[in-house]
Amino acid sequence: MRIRFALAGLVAALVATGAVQAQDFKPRIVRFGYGLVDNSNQGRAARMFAQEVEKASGGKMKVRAIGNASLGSDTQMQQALIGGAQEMMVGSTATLVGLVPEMAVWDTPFLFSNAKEADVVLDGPVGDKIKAKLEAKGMVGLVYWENGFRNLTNSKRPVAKLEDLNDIKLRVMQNNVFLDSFKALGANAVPLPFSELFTALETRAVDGQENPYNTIVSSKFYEVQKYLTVTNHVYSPWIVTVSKKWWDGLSAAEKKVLQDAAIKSRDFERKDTREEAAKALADLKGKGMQVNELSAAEANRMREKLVSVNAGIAKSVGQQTWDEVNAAVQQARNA
Ligand code: TF8
Repeated sequence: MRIRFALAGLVAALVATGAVQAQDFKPRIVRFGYGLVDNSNQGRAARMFAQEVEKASGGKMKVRAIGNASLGSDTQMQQALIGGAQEMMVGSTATLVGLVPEMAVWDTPFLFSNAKEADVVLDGPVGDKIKAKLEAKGMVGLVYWENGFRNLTNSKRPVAKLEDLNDIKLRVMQNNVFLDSFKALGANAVPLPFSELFTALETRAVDGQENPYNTIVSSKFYEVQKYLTVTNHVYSPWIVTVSKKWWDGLSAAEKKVLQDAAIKSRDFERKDTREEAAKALADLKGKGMQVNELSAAEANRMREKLVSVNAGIAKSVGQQTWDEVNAAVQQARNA
């Protein structure tokens, strides 16, 4: 009797110190791919995630954060995750629309009016529901990170009114919402993967692009783009995903380490991104970009053109998802 109690006590003590958990971790290399440069908000958060995972797994799980699209563009990495050739990645939800049509709802122009609304909706039930749809496609979605509010740059002319966009060849992300949005604005929209964007701008294969300030800074688009228009036309999320094939072979303890670290990385990334974005516009002006704000009247004209694509988005994501997301936004707005 006494020995049994003593043993039970020993086991409890071992569990409490975490010594027993060591058996729950196998040595693993986790390739975590991303598209931006190392010195970017994406890179910093990927490295923070790597450190957290390594620490929490007692050094058993080693995350290799691999940027610059060295493992491929967003869509190429998604295929590698699905096939089990790569473990993890972070990328734009916009590039997942081909696999999960509901993801297109996040590309709705002016869906969120501030970052707080985005956090509440993306981290809430409807954000989870859309994220969960990845599983049937071979990926597990862990958390949404912030890419941010997108702004327009080009090398041709200052864009101060709608008509200024008319003959501008504008690179957009590879999905129909972005294509339709910028066609509605009168631009010549060309879908291209992000990994080809700098060269396309440099060689003037395209005149312009749109991305958050952070990316315009980190990808050095200011070197090849003279004009920036503050449009904040859409909030883009990033999403951290795992190969389902690989995930299914992990222990519960390993999964928990990844999940917890993902949440920590999300909180870190959003804070870092917002701090950087707040300074970035001044930074870009300092680098010689000519920045112009839209007059209220012109902003409204663009807004009206852009919301004309909403009916198409509702159709492709399904009316129910559309309604749920919009109700969640309203709720967040009124809170
Ligand atoms: C874009 C996105 C990119 C992301 C990134 C490579 O314009 O905003 O920043 O896809 O993960 O393609």
